[in-house]
Amino acid sequence: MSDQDQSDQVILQQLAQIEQFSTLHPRLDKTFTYGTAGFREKGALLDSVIFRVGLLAALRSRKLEGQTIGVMITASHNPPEDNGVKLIDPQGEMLEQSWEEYATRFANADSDEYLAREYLNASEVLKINLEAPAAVVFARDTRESGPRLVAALKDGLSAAGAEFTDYGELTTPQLHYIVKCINTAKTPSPYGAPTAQGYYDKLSSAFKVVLKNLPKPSAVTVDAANGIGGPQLNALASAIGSDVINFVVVNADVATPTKLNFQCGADFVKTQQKQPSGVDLVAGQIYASLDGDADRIVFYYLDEDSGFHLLDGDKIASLIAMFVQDLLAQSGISLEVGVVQTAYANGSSSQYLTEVLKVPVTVTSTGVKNLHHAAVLFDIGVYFEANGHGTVLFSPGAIKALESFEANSPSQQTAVTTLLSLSDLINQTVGDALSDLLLVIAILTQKSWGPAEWDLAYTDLPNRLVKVLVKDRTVFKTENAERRLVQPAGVQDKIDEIVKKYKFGRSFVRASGTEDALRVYAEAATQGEVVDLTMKVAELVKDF
Ligand code: 16G
Ligand code: MG
Repeated sequence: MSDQDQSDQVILQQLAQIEQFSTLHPRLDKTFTYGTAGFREKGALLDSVIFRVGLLAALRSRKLEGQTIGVMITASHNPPEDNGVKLIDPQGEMLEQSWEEYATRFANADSDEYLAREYLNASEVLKINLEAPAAVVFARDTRESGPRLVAALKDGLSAAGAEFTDYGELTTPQLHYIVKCINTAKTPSPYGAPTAQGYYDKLSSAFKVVLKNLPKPSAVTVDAANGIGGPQLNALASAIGSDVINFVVVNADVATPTKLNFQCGADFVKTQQKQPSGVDLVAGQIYASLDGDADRIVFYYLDEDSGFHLLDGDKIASLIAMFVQDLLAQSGISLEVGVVQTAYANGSSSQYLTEVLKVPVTVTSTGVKNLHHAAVLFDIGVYFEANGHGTVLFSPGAIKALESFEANSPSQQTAVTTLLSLSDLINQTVGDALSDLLLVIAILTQKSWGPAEWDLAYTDLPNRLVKVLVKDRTVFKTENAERRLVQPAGVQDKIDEIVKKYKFGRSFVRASGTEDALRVYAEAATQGEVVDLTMKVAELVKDF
């Protein structure tokens, strides 16, 4: 047999295998779309989708010279019966956008045979050698449907002939971290040990350096949404040591699947603007809530008059930007700090950043990947969505400048050492609730601040976000980072007319990327005005 014949043989065998395995994971009569957060659905409907994601992950790895690709099975803050899946590219970033189309095509191929054909087509269009090696790692959150979906994923990976490693239950950001560690292992700057222990070690060492010689911070109560963040935070806390800090982890019941995200977690606290169940707030103390896969975090506290105060992603971004700027000023190094937000950022936060801190602010469309891409353009890019998704990116040039800096005074040296430790403390692959938690506590401890002092930087404008169900949300098209509607024609002008009547009024409308609904956001000078403004704008768009 010639080499060509042999190669054809291998490919035919792979295709036959895919077709055969696919019969075990029949497709449902439903259209699936790989959106902002990958595929999201009721867990019961995802078997075929996850099998097919396995095929795509194998192709992606082959396309990238056998670098390891990650697959995370989670539905984040969504209800317990939901599940989802997303792919992680080699440096720990989200799947390259141009591949989302193939994910959607695979998921919707309507027969086993057609699926094999889609697979072959993709390999031809993308010039992928189907005999090349493929490596994939995966993990899941604590949902009940997880193990069953993992079995489907393994079938997909086996059918496509990929090598794989099951990392069990991890947070989403931990898997991003592991993917980056594996792919940088043989480079001059390995990111860390590709294990959960490696993650705890990296974060805990950096945290201890930043806290060195400072008084022990008070205990911090963390609501883990009854998800994977609970056990992972407990493990991270033991690596740090109770001599350094105590975490009281509540809502950490992962044995009762129905409790996941129920009346608790970051999404609940942010959208309801109130405390989660399972937490008794003591005035003046700081609390945090994670979401179901621990890539989002918000903080909050009660004032002396029992008023509830939320410290959301905007507050976190402002605190970090302020702290990093102070350290840069102290060190004398000139690096550009920038902040990336979305249209949901509270107007007061954007004003504080640009007018008080004088840092450049970029606004992008919703979704972590959009913010991430804008943040890499700064030497030190801080990005956060108001909902608590975010991180800080240090450019390679910034790291080099810090590492090679020769300090002239102990104070300069301290500033540089702290900045370098921050770059280790912060998970630079993606927003990470556990890493953000340590970062915020480290900054507050350095400043000797409680939550109220942190909150003083600016006062949030009253704001409101509502969901409006419409016949066809796809007719709503936006521009200018989702801040203005271009279609349906004329609607934006009407919104402008309404908004004009409110002091500090602002409102925008966008189609959700994760639900069949429109979102209407508004802010204004008072609570009463914002309720009124939101209602008027919602009324305007509800009949489309
Ligand atoms: C997804 C995004 C999140 C965004 C949300 C908006 C990631 C990992 N997640 O959950 O960042 O805030 O979608 O949802 O990118 P929406 O389009 O339904 O408003
Ligand atoms: Mg999440």
